[in-house]
Amino acid sequence: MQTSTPTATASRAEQLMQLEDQYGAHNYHPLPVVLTRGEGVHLWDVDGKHYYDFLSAYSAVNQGHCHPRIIGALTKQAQQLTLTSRAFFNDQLGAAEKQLCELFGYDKALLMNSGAEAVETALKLARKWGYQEKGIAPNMARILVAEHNFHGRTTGIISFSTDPDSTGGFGPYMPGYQVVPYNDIASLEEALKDPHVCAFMVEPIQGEAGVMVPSVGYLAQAAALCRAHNVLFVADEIQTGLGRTGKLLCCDHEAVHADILILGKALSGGVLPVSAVLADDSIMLTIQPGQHGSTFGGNPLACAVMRAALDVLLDENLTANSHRLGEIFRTRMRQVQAKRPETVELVRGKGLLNAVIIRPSDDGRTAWDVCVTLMERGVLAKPTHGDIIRFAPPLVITEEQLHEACDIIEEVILAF
Ligand code: IF1
Repeated sequence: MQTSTPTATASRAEQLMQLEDQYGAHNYHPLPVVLTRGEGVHLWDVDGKHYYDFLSAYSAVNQGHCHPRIIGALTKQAQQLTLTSRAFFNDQLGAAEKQLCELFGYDKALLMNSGAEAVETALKLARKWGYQEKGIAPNMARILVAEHNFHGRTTGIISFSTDPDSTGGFGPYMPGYQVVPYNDIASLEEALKDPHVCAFMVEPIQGEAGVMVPSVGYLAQAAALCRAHNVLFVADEIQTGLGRTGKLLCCDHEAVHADILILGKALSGGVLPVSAVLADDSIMLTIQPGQHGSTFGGNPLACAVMRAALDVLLDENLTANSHRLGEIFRTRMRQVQAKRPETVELVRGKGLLNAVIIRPSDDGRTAWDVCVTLMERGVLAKPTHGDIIRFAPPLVITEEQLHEACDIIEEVILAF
């Protein structure tokens, strides 16, 4: 069935949107902007219009679009060797694994591609450890997850989602999971009493749920309770990691060292999919040869890109920039809130992972309408769950660029 066909009078942008509408699955509802070039915090659409990127591809582009050092590593390795499979060794993987282990303080790394694949890998590791090390009876392992979690879109992962959009209509579901309220130590402690529990997996800040920042101490108390109950603390830092919240890892805000650490997105600077699971030998070596894998996992091209992306993160002090500019951003947004409390309900976040909660207007306009107007004014951001606008620019943004974008955001909200 033809949904729409390109018409001669339509602009190039409209033609391109029509192509996606006609030939692409309708699993997204994008803002009506057609991007063609990115550099740092800058994006341009097919009509040459400039935008500040305040989504960073959901925190995959922390290092800025098309960072020259990362693109340089990509193009150099791409002309030498891109993929061997893990049937053989290659000259990029070991050094990349070493860099990850030394930077984050673990014995070993397991490289995958998408974030969801890394999450699935972590869940398999936790279960294996539960059977082999904790002595849980076969197929009885249970994993605790937080309400309003987002960990990916596979049938296994959406089995423990509490979001009807993520999980509805995709059953039957994978058993062995229990949902506990987020940021609720008492509920977690109660659930940890079940001897079949092998792990608690949690986002240190819940991104998709709307940048839900837990109470100070929650992560540290949760990790301590897990340790006391011989349960693995698994941190999904795919979105919050790599400088995004003003620390190298979001868990660093509370000096929590997860038993299993999951990374993705900005691990490649947004150049290609790279994800990783880090753990010590007692956990990682529960998986033996032939028990897990991936065609592209740990490929030489991904390793070269990842190493450059990590170098950029550290050499350009992006974590410190994220912390400093995040403070400035929240201060500016709270000034807007003070001027327009009827529109701005709340400002929250850490580092350059922030959210502004928008109260619908009397005539029914919502955060989506704010984002459309922001787009027209040259700032790209996306609403989540109706009233929450997530603002997450690349961590390379300068103070001057941040103020320029905040000026636009302020004008749009004050005129809302
Ligand atoms: C979409 C959300 C963000 C993640 C965390 C694992 C994954 C993600 C904490 C899986 C991925 C992406 C997926 C993308 C939009 C985006 C997203 F809105 F879906 F929830 F960022 F908040 N853990 N998040 O945030 O990683 O397999 O995608 O590489 O599915 O719409 P992935």
